[in-house]
Amino acid sequence: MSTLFISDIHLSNARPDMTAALVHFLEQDAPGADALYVLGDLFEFWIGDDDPNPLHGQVADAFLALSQQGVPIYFIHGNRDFLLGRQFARRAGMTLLGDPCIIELYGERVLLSHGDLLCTQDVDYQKFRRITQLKWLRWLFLRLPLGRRQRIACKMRGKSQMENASKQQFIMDVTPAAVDELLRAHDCHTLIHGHTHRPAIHDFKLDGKGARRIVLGDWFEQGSVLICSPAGQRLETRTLS
Ligand SMILES: [Mn+2]
Repeated sequence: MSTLFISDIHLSNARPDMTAALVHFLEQDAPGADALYVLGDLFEFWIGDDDPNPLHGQVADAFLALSQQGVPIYFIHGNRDFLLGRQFARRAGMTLLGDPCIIELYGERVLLSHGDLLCTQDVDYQKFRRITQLKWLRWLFLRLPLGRRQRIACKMRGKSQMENASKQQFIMDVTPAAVDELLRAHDCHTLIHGHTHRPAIHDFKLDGKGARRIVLGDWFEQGSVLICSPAGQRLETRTLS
């Protein structure tokens, strides 16, 4: 009896080793799980479900095979793949969830999020995030020719890499007050998120009661998986093949 959580795999054509590790995980580790949750940034970038990149088909097939074995798969968008749509989700056998989202995990209310909305000290990023959330802008972007979307995405990734290189580390982590506020607002004491690439289990007090924030790791050097069971939660790593 276990539920699996992964995030920040950042799949791209440049890293076939990461794709292989994920496919191996979906084929070998995940069958038999009660559910699999992907908490965002599965892909390094996403410019529309109509992108013919063969990597997308390969990843969709691996997820679909798992879902056909009876494992429900849920997906929360990350800041890289926020445009991933219903068409891909259907192809991959995934159910799209909102961010944040409350689930019932072995009798406990648990809050799930990608985590970027908690990095409130990164004011420039939050401004950018608000723009990317605009429905009409997404609608317009997805109607641009594919080549144009590719060029825009490439430019934006270059810009964000340059900006992030000059940001102080604490700015790119979650703000503790924002975590407290989010947990309080949803009447939860456990939060699972990704985005910061700082895998850890943080125990703290929230309004006098024990609270826990579990951070998933990325898949750049090794895989990172959170395994939850009625007995507890543990973070594990997986080697890249
Ligand atoms: Mn992210």
